[in-house]
Amino acid sequence: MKYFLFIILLFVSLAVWADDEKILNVYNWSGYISDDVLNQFEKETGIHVNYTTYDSNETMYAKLKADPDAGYDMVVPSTYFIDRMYKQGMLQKIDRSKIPNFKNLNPALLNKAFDPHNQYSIPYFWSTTGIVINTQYYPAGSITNWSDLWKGQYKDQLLILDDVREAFSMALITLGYSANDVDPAHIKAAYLKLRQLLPNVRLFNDEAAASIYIDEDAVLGMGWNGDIYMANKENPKVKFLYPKGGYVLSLDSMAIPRGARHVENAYKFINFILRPDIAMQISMATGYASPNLAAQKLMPKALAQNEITYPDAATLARGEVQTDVGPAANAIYEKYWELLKIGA
Ligand code: SPD
Repeated sequence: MKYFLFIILLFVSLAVWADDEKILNVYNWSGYISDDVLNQFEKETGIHVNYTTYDSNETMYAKLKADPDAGYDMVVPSTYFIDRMYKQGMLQKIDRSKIPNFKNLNPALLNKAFDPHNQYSIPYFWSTTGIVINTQYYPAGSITNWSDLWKGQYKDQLLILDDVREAFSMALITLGYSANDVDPAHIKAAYLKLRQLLPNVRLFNDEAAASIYIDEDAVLGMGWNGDIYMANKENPKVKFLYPKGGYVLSLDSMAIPRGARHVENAYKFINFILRPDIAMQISMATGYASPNLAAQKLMPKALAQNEITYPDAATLARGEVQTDVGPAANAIYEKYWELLKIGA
């Protein structure tokens, strides 16, 4: 009995010690924060942030699935991974009382189907996927739709995002299907369509897309709006456009993994990110759209009215929010994605 009590006390004190530890392990999308903001958090709280990045939901998910105790205290999955992860017990329920700045969020982006009461996820940024064109090489207006990228004249020109759902969404939309299609015949048709695109593909990439476009190592293709907003600042000929026939939108949200060991510090970080001044800073530093209404009011017009980051209502209406397609369809997407990547 004494031994049993000792073990319990040991576990309790280890848990308390872990939460007292002035450490926070954040695993986030690349290009989603600035050093200034991380430094400010560390200065204000004395908590040291170990910050690592990923470039696809699949990478983040695979890492946490393989090792739930990997030590991450906060991750930022997209819409379609939030429900998959909490249904698989990979996320902790969020205690809203520890996040007073939750009130700053835009109600239009809360209580969505992937997490109806925001019990597991707190919006961080929303993003869109569109066409990237360097107008030094191709006149603005020469491309208006995803389907244009299939034209023979663009042989070996395109950068395609190295992200299964993003690449398939482009083909599905071109074929007139939903970007969240679960019909195996439609997914196969999208794979065959993407195979036809391969001669035009110069490279698949996501983590370095902005610098590849800035350096003009690719001058046409697809990209995420914030990355291209930043690329356009460096190289004004790099333009982002919203395809006429539709495109996808994603909401990336903060979540606490089941194996987090510094949960109190994660709450402090989430609340800090939701502060209007901080939410405005990260949006300005990255070009991604803030779900924080209070932050939007503080933003300079150059960002708040920028149509790459904040498309107008008519453009927004053409967007389709990415959702989880479920395990059966996911397996089909993954199978065809692997075949595509080996050129089969
Ligand atoms: N530089 C990373 C940008 C991430 C944008 N959101 C991801 C959406 C995935 N569908």
